[in-house]
Amino acid sequence: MLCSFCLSDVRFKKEKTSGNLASIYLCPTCNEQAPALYSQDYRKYPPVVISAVGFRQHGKTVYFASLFYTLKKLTLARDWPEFFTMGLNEDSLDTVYGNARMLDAGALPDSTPKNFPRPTMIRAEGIPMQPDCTLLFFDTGGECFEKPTQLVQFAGFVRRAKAALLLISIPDLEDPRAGMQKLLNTYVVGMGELGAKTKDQHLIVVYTKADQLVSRLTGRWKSLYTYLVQGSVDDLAQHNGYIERMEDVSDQLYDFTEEELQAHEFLNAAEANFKSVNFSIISALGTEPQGAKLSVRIVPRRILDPILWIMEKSFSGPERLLRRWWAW
Ligand SMILES: Nc1nc2c(ncn2[C@@H]2O[C@H](COP(=O)(O)OP(=O)(O)OP(=O)(O)O)[C@@H](O)[C@H]2O)c(=O)[nH]1
Ligand SMILES: [Mg+2]
Ligand SMILES: [Zn+2]
Repeated sequence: MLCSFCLSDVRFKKEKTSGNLASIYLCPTCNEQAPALYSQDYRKYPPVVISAVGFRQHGKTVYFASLFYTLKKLTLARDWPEFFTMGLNEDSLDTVYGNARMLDAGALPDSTPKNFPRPTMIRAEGIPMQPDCTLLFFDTGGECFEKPTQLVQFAGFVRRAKAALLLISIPDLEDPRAGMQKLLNTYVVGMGELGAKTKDQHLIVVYTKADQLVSRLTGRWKSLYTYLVQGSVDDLAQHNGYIERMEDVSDQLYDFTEEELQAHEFLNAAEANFKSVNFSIISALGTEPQGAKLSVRIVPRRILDPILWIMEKSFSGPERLLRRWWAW
């Protein structure tokens, strides 16, 4: 089993401790206590590692916060009859509800400290066309992606992700071409140092803070703008053909990266180093905050797309069918 904290392949030690009525599950490598539901139902809800990679202030933490807000506050469960999510331990519950409350109150999270983070563990059941699974969210400070040595020290979780999530805020880069290539280069070198191969990984490039990109989404890129503004969660109620639309948008964003950003080197390096490369575009807030405060209620745009991409890439087609069938 994959330990949800240190991400080593382990067999949990089942121990009975005084004061605890039930057995607890300990990782022999990091000595953390795995959530009982995680280890007991491991086969039914296999882990999917979601690791946010990106420079400081590019929107990693706000993205996850907005996802948790969406899962708890919006009406997905009305439209997807079997859908629900569940935090698997106290930390995860605190993160999910705490973030939803914070965004509701118009506040934003602080910058994330540089450390090896503890995961937010969420059981996801009944996402249309996707197998049930445990999502393990890892988020650390963007400083860890400035240098390969930092990445190795604090962001080792990236090696276990089947799909890497590269979060890039174009408006925050002085020179997007150079900035994107630097992030990718650092990531590939860091993965090598960790003894992992990017060639075994899929790459999902996510353009964040899309609300600030609107002025560039005109003319040839107007359809991307339309996709974004129509991108409230309600659009996901009609999930037939949704993945095909995501693929279409990914192709358009590839062209955008090539023609508008002129990031040819980034594209060539991404294609040469990863199993596959896909793009999505999101706005976690939907509007520009006023400093550290939100002046209006958030309107997240397309924020489930990156998660759907990761799920698409984490399970093969037959595996997905088998798991759906098994779940019934
Ligand atoms: N306009 C706009 N601003 C955003 C959006 N998401 C985040 N921001 C802004 O970007 C800032 C940084 O976002 P974070 O998610 O904290 O960035 P981070 O990548 O986690 O940064 P570190 O933790 O320092 O690595 C926020 O405080 C917001 O001001 C968005 O969707 N739209
Ligand atoms: Mg952060
Ligand atoms: Zn462990």
